[in-house]
Amino acid sequence: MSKSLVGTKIQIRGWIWRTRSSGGIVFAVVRDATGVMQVTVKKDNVPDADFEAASKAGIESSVVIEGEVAEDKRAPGGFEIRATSFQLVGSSEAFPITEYQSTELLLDLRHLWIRSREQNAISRIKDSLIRGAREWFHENGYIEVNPPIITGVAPEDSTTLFQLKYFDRIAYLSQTAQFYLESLIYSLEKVYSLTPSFRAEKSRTPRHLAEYWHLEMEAAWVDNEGNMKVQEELVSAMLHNAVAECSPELKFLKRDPAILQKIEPPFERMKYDEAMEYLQKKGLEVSWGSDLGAIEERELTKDKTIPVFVVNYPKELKPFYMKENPEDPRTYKNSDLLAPEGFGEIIGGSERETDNALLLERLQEKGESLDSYKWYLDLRKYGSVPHSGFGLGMERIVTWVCKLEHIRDAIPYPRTVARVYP
Ligand code: NSS
Repeated sequence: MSKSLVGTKIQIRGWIWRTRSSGGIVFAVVRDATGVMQVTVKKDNVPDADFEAASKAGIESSVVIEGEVAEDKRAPGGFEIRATSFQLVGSSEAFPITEYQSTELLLDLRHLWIRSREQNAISRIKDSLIRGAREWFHENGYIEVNPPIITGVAPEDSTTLFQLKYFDRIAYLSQTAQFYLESLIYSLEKVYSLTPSFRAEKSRTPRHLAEYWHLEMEAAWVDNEGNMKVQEELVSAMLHNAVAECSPELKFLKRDPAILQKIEPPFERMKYDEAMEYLQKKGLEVSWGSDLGAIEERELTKDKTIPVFVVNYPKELKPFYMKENPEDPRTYKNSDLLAPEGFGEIIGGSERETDNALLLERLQEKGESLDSYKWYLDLRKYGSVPHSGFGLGMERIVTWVCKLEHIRDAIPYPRTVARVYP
């Protein structure tokens, strides 16, 4: 609302957020998609039926109000509307969410809780991050493509596959678009996609969803270092777009936009070996070959203000498609990008193995049926090129940017092991 509107007559449409009445005046706070606005409805200023409606309208009733804009220092935003008419559009009685509710109840009532200002702010920030990414990709010559969601391959961990009956066969819900993106670089060279990915993760953690939105890129002629450059530029562009568009929402969530604005390339790079030494010094019981879980990633990043790449993981910790690191063949040319302030992994990426014999060997070791991967191996037979790519978990980056305690709040309808309702 701007000062120039003071004294003018306007109409607002929205939902009752708060309401109270005292001696011939109803004070309502009305919310719409953009925020909240205080309205005073005085008995003498509106028709009797309108005052009656205003007195009875419960939380979340939908309303159309006309009135004059006035300055009021006590009102949220500094302005209020003095109503001349009040129309109740859809009544709402005994809205089941009141001020203090358990997490479980808010999850049961998710279809109503998504109206909250917190969820509204998070959705706007996520939209801004996604648009920042799309703009960056477009400006840098990447083409957005649409890989399949129903697939026969399991590039990541075969223990976390969702199986489905696909006519008279078995198929899976996609864990990653990677292999399809790899095939598309031979036509378009630089591609990306934003799709749902599915992981049947049994563990209940604050960082895992069974269904999440996966932003993935793949590019020809790019090595692991080039892949990290794309990641640091992309992530910075996403953050800066969210700060430019959503600073009020960030502040509402108690996140200081200035901290995100300061994040710029280059990000720190730390070898897996160095990460292990650091953690050992900090007293964690890890040794070469240990995976980095939430605890280790928190320790590595809790004092950092910008993201850090951990590079060259031991082969046994990572999937079969990564390129061997010639400087230390026990490791791959890969990186995980860890968000600062203790948040941990937001991106996994690598240069891809181009040697078909090595890929075959690793698939056989895994006990995979080679029939499903024949097409993938074909890609190395017809004009193979060095290439790299990565996958960014959208809800992971939203959790960090919005400083959320749990990833389930980064998506309107979280799917976890315990929940598929609503
Ligand atoms: O398993 S990843 O580390 N890597 C891939 O899927 C590659 N095939 C991507 C690629 O190179 N095209 O997952 C990538 C990211 C990871 O860093 C997380 O940010 C996110 O996907 N991720 C998840 N987010 C939420 N919930 C779950 N369960 C989850 N698993 C991964």
